[in-house]
Amino acid sequence: MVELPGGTFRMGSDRFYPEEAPVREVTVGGFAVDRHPVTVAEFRRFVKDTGHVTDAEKPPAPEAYPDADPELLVPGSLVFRPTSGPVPLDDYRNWWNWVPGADWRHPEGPGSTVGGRERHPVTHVTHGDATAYAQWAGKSLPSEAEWEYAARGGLDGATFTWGEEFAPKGRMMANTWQGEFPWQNLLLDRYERTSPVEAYPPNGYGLYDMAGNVWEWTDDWFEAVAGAAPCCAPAGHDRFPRRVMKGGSHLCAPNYCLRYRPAARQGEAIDSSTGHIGFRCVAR
Ligand SMILES: [Ca+2]
Repeated sequence: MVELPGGTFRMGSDRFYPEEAPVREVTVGGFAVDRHPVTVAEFRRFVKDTGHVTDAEKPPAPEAYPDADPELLVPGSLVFRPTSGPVPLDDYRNWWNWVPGADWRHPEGPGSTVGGRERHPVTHVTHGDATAYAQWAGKSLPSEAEWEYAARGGLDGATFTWGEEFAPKGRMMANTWQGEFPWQNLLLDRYERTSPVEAYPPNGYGLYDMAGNVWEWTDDWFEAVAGAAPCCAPAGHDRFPRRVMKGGSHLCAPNYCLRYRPAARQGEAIDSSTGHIGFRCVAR
């Protein structure tokens, strides 16, 4: 972990999406933060030690989904599939697929494995799974303010965790989506899905993957913001409250979701798991 002294910083942004505004001064106390998102290998140690079964590996409770066909209430998770061409961007079902058998060991569903991806961020974890891991590790999930303070790396008010330019001197600084989402992935950053942690330069605090790769859960509740439209995160359903997630992911593209920025935020239902959400921990 990296120890950070407390401090005051400008949180949020007025220049992008309504849910990030207004910019305000926020003070956080000192804390330590994981250098990179929790990896598959780290999560595997937790599961071996505790026998933890993730939410994606359990059938959803029928009482939570009274309108659902009971035969569809099987373990599974949401997997991204690129489309063959442009599609309307107002319906995430065009690219998010509920896949029975998808979970952290099978990120693209049955037949896929995490072999060779031990150093990638773990995915298909709900807020509850992340919390269980943090407790096992003697840590906590970050508050949104702690996460953003850490992500800024000391560059107060900057657009990106590394400065103002998306690709300084042509260098890719994070695993995002280049091209037209959700069908044309130019792979200028080399990775179609998740990437190994620490594949891109760290921020000013020595923290990796604070932008792109996977969204990261925080412990703050998310309240709907007037005029804000959810982006690449499945909107979830209204039965479950939402927590804030931060950082953007490998599915964030400028034509749809310019959210690989420290101010960016989305709300995600606490029972949701997907192939583009992970987490890291803090210690206070
Ligand atoms: Ca990419």
